[in-house]
Amino acid sequence: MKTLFEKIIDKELPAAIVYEDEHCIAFKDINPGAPTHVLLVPRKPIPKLTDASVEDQALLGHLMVTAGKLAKQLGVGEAFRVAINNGAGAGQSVFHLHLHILGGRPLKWPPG
Ligand code: DGP
Repeated sequence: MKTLFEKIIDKELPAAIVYEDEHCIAFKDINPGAPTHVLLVPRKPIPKLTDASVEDQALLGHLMVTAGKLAKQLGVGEAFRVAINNGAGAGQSVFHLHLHILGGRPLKWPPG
């Protein structure tokens, strides 16, 4: 059974895609929490960060580097947040690993 994000990756569901490469895809969050709110999703359906293994190290590094590049491209490179919710108790609702990239407004710390 495909995850929601696999369906977006496979273009079975529409999304406002802002970036794609061989390893990952980025699209606008349907329920944005900031003027810029993009989800960066690996094509590999790792359910959550704690399911990643040593063999995913290069992929995770690629996601981080790509997040920084994307933030710049989206015009929030000077001040943005990258967040990963791991587990329902931390607010994860889609169990396909994704990085939230948030910016375009003052971001408080710590988040709620
Ligand atoms: P999380 O709660 O960390 O699992 O984040 C999941 C995010 O996915 C949440 O901010 C809303 C977003 N989302 C859920 N369904 C869709 C969808 O169908 N399309 C898009 N673009 N985003 C979605």
